Amino acid sequence: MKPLNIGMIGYGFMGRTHSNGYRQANRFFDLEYQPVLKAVCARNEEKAKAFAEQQGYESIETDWRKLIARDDIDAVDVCTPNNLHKEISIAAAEAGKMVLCEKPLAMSVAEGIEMCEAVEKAGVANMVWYNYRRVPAVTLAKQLIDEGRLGKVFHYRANFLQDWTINADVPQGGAATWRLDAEAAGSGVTGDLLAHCIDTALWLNGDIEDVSAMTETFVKERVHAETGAKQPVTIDDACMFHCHFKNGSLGLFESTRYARGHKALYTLEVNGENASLRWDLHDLHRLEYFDHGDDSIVRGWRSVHVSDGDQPYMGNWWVPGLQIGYEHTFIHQVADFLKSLETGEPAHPNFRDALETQKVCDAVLASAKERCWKNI
Ligand code: 4PW
Repeated sequence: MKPLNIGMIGYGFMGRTHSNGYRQANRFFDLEYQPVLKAVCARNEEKAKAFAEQQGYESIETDWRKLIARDDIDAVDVCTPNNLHKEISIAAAEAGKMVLCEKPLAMSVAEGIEMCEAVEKAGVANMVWYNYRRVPAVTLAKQLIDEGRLGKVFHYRANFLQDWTINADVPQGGAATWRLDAEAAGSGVTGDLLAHCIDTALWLNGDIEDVSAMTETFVKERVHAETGAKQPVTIDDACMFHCHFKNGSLGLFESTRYARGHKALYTLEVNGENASLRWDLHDLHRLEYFDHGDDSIVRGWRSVHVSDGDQPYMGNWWVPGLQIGYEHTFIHQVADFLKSLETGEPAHPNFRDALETQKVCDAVLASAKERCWKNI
């Protein structure tokens, strides 16, 4: 077993999902490399220590530059707010470290290009944590589409709906609510939620040609979590766009944090000439599938419980009928990354792939601002 020493920068919700992925991957997948939780970095020493103890990191740092400079770190995991992705990723690549970066890749396409150039120039392995590709039911959707079962695709539809920012008293900025602060996040639901939908869409249905979007900011002012000052809100609270895919199909996307009752309703549907499929994060182990080729007397939507060993990733888990969940998507992503180091075939989505998603996000925001169609 070859050790792969991980240095994680940031320690929030995503830090926990990734750490769990590093710990579990080798217990369920046959891999040459084994992650070692070497160090975690956070500005607050007490919090870094508590995280290291809980998750099993051997040491802590409070300055990310020191973590990157350490000889005993092979791969840097960037789990910070989005405004630090570029600086840290480029510094890590220049130090010869592999880089695993949280989504979205960057604050803008310009930043993303610099990041791609840095990892490619350094020749270091790189990956972006668009984890929903690794839900077995979504990977199965990709398999069915690639096998040509849907035929010509006409429609691609996706939503990502939440409701946690309806209360105007929710602050912006700070460790827990940086996602509402444009300075830290770059954008609102577009980069945070729609970016997932776009990544999956590009993977399942190919490139997008052009977009037309609208955004809204429902709560105009919020208190900053750290300074207490009331500030204008400049993120998009909701975003909708429609688009043309290069394969001729039409896309429709919606995301909001104001859909009362919805906590993380990520749904997607693809309608093809011969078949359709749909998936829902709240029921993530099921893939709904309609095949027009079925005998007409039994034709209808079938609900495939994705738990069989023949289905993607599932042969590594329990026995048919027993399902897995959200945390497994990160375990799969770690396993795929480790496998890529073995085979030399890049893991996806890498920085270059994530740049394509960034291009769509930037075009969506520009389209909404200028009220016109934007080419990608
Ligand atoms: O990346 C997204 C987060 O910022 C996640 O997939 C879901 O929405 C859960 O938290 C937020």
